[in-house]
Amino acid sequence: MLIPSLLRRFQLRQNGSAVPTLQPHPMRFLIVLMVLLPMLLAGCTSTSDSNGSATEPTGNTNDTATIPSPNAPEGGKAAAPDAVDSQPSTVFYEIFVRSFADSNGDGIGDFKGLISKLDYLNDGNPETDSDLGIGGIWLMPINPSPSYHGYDVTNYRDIHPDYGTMDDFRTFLNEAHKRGIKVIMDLVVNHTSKEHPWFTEAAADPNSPYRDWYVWAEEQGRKVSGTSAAGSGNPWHNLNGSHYLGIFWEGMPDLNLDNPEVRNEMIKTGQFWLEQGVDGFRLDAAKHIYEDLLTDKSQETTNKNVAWWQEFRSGLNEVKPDAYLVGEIWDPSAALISSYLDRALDSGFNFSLAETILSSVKNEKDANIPYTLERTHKLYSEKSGGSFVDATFLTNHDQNRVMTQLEGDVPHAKMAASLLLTLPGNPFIYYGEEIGMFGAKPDELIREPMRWTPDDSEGQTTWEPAVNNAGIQGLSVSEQTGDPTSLLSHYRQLIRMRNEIPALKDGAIQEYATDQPGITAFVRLTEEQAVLVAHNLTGHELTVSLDPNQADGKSFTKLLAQTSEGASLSGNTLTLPAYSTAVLE
Ligand SMILES: [Ca+2]
Ligand SMILES: [Ca+2]
Ligand SMILES: [Ca+2]
Repeated sequence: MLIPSLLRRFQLRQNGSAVPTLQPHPMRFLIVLMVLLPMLLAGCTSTSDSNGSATEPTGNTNDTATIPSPNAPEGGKAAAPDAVDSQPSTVFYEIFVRSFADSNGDGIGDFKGLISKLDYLNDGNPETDSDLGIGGIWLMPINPSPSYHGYDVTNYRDIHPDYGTMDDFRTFLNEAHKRGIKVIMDLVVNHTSKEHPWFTEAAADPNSPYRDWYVWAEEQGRKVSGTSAAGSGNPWHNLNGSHYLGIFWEGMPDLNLDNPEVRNEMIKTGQFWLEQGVDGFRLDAAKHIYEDLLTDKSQETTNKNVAWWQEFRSGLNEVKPDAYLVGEIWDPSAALISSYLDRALDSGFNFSLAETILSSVKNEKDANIPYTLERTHKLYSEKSGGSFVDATFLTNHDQNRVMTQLEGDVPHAKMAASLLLTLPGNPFIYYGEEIGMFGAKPDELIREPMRWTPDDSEGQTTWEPAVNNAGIQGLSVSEQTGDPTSLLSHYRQLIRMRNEIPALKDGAIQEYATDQPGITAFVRLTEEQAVLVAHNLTGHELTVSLDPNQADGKSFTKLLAQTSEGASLSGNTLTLPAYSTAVLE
């Protein structure tokens, strides 16, 4: 475990602070651990998916808190009102294989290249701290596809030839697992490629057995009208006088999940990948499987979607009951997301929280995130029987990159990472975010080649020019690796801190109000440990009085860790340097 290595590396000073002793790595200077932790890991359940809204922190959550909770999943536990709903979490890393690392010089990222970079993500050795320390990878689509991004699949049971072979993929899985890294992959159930053999057969012959695998307006009694809820306008596409549904794009015909053969095929596909060793799935467009177009939030439609994901989950359970399922339910409504957590998904991505974190660090103002999360997680806990985990992130492959949204402000990017990596849930880092890559839409430009070195060596991909990220001094892994002030070093510190403090990794959240609008503070707690996390979002030193009446009277008397030297605790007075985070126990 990690604690023995900490014991060797840190020596307690008389005043309770600690200094690195053995060959201090530069990054060590910034995390000052002051008290070693009891090795107490809670193996309990979880809190989860939430929506933090900066302006209406109570909005969706309170609206829905009165909804009677459904039956808890078999084996799940109903959350008692005041129980600590802790849960194990893992830091995930989202990878676009095409842009990550190339092994054979064709400029396209591939699995052999990815394997060569695994040690960058986690070398599997807790004694070293030169790696990022993540514990999970989300692979964007890896199946054969005519598009560069792969979200239009032509074969659900194979690997894109650009990325390698099935053997390469299995080798990658083994190498990841050896390092303690779980791997989940994108699974696109809503639609196929227009070039998928199922669709080409269905399109060529109205009597094809595959005809009913898609949605044809005239044949299924649907009106050729309405607007796509996915934002692409007219969802109906003319083909030889018939109209098929494609809510994202005419090149992506929606599958007809009313057809049991389609549902069975998708369950078998999920089982197939689990049998290869995959640990779970990121489920694309999870709320669009069934939809009545622009009004797709009707309870009836949501119920149909949830019933499908419950069927899918139940099918996967036959192969791997602990498969992790995280859904793209791109919606601000906590009530909507919570529906999917009932015996179906483990997580829904928390899009609202991502927005709130970025606006909070940009404005250098507290945005009531802990208040919102505490209440939202209670709702999710009720809906899921306590068996879920939030899925948090700053941006993903569909959004302008963090550094672009923050206009290149490195301290703000560091604070965004600090918030993300101290909150509950599985945090997902989008590749390149940790070195501050830039990118604004169109989509290709938010998915640019990962920058390994300034001179395009060591596996650099070149499938598209790095318009936003080439030729910028300091914008590469190699340049930031040895620099203790770099964004990359900051990510490494934060992830290490999270991995080493049980309450930070696995705890629930409890709000903690202060009288400083520039400070976001909250308690993270398991049954065994409670820590107070305080973030100074501003560019100047702030002092805050800790109120002994907060957090059910818990007292925090020891400075456990900090991201910048200079934090101090004197009695109830906590002083935080500019743009810094402290963890108290
Ligand atoms: Ca290649
Ligand atoms: Ca390591
Ligand atoms: Ca659909």
